[in-house]
Amino acid sequence: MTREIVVGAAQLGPISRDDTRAEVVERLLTLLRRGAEHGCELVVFPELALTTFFPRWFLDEGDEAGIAGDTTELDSYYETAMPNPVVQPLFDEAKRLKVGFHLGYAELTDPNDPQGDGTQHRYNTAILVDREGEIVGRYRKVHIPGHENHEPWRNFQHLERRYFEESPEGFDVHEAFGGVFGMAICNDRRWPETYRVMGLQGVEMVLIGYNTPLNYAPDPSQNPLQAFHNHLVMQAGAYQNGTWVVGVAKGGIEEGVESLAQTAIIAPSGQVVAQATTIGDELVTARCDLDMCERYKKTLFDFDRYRRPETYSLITNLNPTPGAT
Ligand code: CDT
Repeated sequence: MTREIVVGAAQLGPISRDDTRAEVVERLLTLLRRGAEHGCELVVFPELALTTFFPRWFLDEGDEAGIAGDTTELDSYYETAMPNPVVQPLFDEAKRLKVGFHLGYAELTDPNDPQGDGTQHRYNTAILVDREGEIVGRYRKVHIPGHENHEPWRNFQHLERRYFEESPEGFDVHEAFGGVFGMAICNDRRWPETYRVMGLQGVEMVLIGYNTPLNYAPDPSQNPLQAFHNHLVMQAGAYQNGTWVVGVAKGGIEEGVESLAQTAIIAPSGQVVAQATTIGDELVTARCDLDMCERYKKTLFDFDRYRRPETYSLITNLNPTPGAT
């Protein structure tokens, strides 16, 4: 008996600054229901799927020391609880349809959270929700790209490093949907360590939402390569770790900024098995056999047999012993 899961990659088109959360949730519900019609058990939404990609604007009156002054608009893009009343219909519908989902959003933590450290944090976060509408995994983005301070020379900002902290939590995996699931967010997908840390925990499907502007101001020569690099890194991550990868875009022209679409479902062979053809709201699906991972994990990428971590000390030891490479 195979362990197959039908997965829907729910690409979003642009979300404007004026769109309300309720309007966005209606779009997500439409895609979730479309997923149910296609037999999906899991529907994957992109990074920051409830709002426009607000790091493109300098929104607060702080200085190089950080966020300060009037943060009313900035704060309005974050969720202070999950679920919350506006997003609750998505959880309810997931439970009714028996379709789980993955959702990215901006998280403003509660300083009074008994499980917290007593201070407030801003994270770029994603959750995994099972077919009963229960949160079974949470991931906070580790690799935060862009810049910390207002850089007026750019056509638009990429202030993720101002508005989000780097998560210290790393890459956990979660037993769900009959398999081992992991999550990463956008820029994380470019780093081999992202996949490998989860690969070492036996991950079978990595869910990745992204917002990737087509215009990279620090080096515009990379602009025509955005689509190539997107699939390059996710296909390599899948193959080298014997895992499925589901990469889901918020694409199209959002508030004047053009972003990559190219949502894709990638097999452990590294092959793209489903790909979006538009730059707007679109669901693409694939029947994914989780047992296919074993073919790679037990052969070419049998980590226990073939990896040589003792020769990788530069990346495996934070404090290498003197003389070691
Ligand atoms: N959202 C996100 O992480 N985007 C980055 C853009 C990098 S350019 C500052 C990405 O890696 O796609």
